[in-house]
Amino acid sequence: MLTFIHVSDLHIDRSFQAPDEAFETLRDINGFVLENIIDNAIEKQVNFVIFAGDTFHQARTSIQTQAHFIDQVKRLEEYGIPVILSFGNHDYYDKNRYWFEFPSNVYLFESESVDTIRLDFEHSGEKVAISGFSYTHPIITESKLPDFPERDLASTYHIGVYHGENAPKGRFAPFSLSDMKEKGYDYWALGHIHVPMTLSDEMSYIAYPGTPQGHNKKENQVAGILHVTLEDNRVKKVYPIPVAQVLYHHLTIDLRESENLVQAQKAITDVLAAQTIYTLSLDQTHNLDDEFVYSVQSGELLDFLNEKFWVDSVQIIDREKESKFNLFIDEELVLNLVKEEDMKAVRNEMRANMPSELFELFDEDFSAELQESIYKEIKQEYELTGVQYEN
Ligand SMILES: [Mn+2]
Repeated sequence: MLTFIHVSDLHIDRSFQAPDEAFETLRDINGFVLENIIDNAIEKQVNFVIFAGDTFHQARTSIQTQAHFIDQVKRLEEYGIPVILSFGNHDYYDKNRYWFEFPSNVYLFESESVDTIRLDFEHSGEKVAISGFSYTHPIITESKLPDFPERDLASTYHIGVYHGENAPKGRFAPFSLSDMKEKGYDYWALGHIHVPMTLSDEMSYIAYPGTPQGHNKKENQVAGILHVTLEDNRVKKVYPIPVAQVLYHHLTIDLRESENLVQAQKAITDVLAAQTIYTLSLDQTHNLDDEFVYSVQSGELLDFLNEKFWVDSVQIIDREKESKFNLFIDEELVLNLVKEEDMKAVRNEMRANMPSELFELFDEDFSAELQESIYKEIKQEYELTGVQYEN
């Protein structure tokens, strides 16, 4: 029996879509996810680990990120666990960009030609052939399947590593599923698609683990890394191990039971959890008044929630943005704020930075129009008190 871990699309160095309050914590999260993966490989005593591309978000990986990755795979070297590393369209391989040697347990697919790595496991007498390639450019328009060798009959298991898309045409090594199955391999360790997906659980097991750590609100379906067991000449078991440190969650909160702000505040904060970046929708808000609507639409509620939780956005979904906020200021004051002299200053500044041929477009009329449109904008958004603006 042999076991291995299949990882893809880690995108280390990719930034997170998140509220400012989360940035400090999120900075190191990608590194923790990698450490979590290595911990799992050691704990589960797997026989090898496959990285099926886009381990790094960029082809030019920072020195710190390289050093951290090398440190982590060295931990596997101590346990004699081989690492098979293939590069995808994001982290396409250029040897000259690496500041460190990979340790002896790391097997690289270094080029776009298909190569086969052979691992012999003396404890069980099993042999594994692993065929794959790396991107050395961001785009590969042809299927790489014709270059993959026939199933190696001298090996107990044959695994394919393939970063690409299951499509008739495309820019990321497009392949056909039937061609892939025809190779007769036991397992295909796919990469590229961020949503976890099993394309075949027949004799050839073909799967995308998906990204183990989402980086934006679209990546809210995360499974983790795949733990695969090979036994009796076939894939016996495949299951995901979650390793994400932060989750994205779109949540709709029903507020029909909330009759005042106190109840609404409790209903919202009670369902929020830590280590989750939320996109919140508030529904059935009919029992709540303008004060509630103002607090949501002005961003005040969002700021409050972000003192304790991570909320990317919050919106009311069951009513139009109908009510205007009362500014309790005089209309005349607003008019003074957008004074004619200021408009002239704006106009002069704009003219200073443009070719003289355009000067005549930015004349006195332009200033007046600008002033009026700013005023109208404010009138549309807010309820003002005091004198009426006649014009
Ligand atoms: Mn990719």
